[in-house]
Amino acid sequence: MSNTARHTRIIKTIAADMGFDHCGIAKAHRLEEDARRLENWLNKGMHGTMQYMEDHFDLRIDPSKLVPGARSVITLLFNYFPAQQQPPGVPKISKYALGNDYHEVIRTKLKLFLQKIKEQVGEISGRGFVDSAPVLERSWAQNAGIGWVGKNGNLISKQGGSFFFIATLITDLELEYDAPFIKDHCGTCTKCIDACPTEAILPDKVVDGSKCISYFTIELKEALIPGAMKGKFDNWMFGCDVCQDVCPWNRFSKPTHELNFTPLPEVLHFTKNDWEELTEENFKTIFRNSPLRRSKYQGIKRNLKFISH
Ligand code: B12
Ligand code: SF4
Ligand code: SF4
Repeated sequence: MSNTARHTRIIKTIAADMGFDHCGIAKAHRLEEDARRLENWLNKGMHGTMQYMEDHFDLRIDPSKLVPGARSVITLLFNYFPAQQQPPGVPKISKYALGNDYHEVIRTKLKLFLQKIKEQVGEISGRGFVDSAPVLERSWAQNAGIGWVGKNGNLISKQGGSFFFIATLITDLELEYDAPFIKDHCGTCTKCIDACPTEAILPDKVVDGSKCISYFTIELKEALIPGAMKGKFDNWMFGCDVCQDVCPWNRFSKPTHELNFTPLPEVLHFTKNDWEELTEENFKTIFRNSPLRRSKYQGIKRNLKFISH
């Protein structure tokens, strides 16, 4: 067996042993076609006030700018589908945010992943990323053969749907590459487009970020949500799962085994009244490890007011 094949096998075994649900590998290259899509998206202002999406365009489309000499982009998926759901009627929180913050959890796993690779393969250069870095994570997952980009913009895997986080490890190690995922299994379905409460899903798999409930409730830092959105949030207080909940590929989602993603009791059961009565001090204590921290106390209160009145 060649060294490349041996290293590839080692990496895929480590990923599986560590509980990652998929591991695919793509040859590092400039993402030319994706660069055009991204440029178009930015030119149309679909990032709204997410200024960070304008930054580091060159890094975002070229992995060798993030890791000099980059040869491979390893993509890992991590299932977050929760075993318990919120009861009906309470202010809704996106499934990814019911437990501990995935940024911390996955970053720790990525560090260990790289360390384990080095132990078996030798000294390599590598950097792990999850969400916040300038990496087109969905594009790399598709390039690594893991799944396709659905009409709702999410990366969907045939085996597990889309309730997955995506993480990438860019390395200078040469590996065997998976074939890109070419097929598109959305077919004639338009369930996500029809169900999106704010009509943020446009043709050709373009999601207008600046119209998405997830953007308004998590990313928008302004004190007010535009009045034009009034009555459209369908009780979503933090994030939105509508376009994934209706997707037929998510019918077979299985609960995650990661204890860190077990829903916090408060996140699951808080009623509108509990949220209204929550003090800033209690917010900071209860949600110290939760993704809800991103919106801050004022953000959560703003969202609550917006969906209540
Ligand atoms: C900015 C951002 C947002 C913004 C903007 C969303 C958007 N459409 O870009 C907002 C705040 C609205 C958002 C919302 C959500 N997000 Co978000 N977000 C990101 C972030 C940081 C960057 C995405 C980006 O580059 N957008 C720019 C656009 C142009 O890129 P794109 O939509 O990814 O599309 C690229 C490729 O998919 C490809 N592509 C798209 N269509 C097609 C079609 C063809 C034919 C081809 C070849 C290629 C292609 O080209 C594009 C690149 O130019 C990523 C993390 C990361 N670093 O990648 C997470 C990320 C995409 N988000 C994620 C999640 C979970 C969500 C939410 C589900 C959270 C929630 N429940 O509230 C929603 C889903 C909304 C939706 N339907 O897309 C996950 C997605 C996991 C998955 N299975 O796909 C990511 C990857 C974070 C992570 N590490 O897990 N998000
Ligand atoms: S997350 Fe909600 S608002 Fe955003 S595109 Fe999907 S359905 Fe529409
Ligand atoms: S709901 Fe239908 S169109 Fe939308 S992503 Fe899922 S399969 Fe594709």
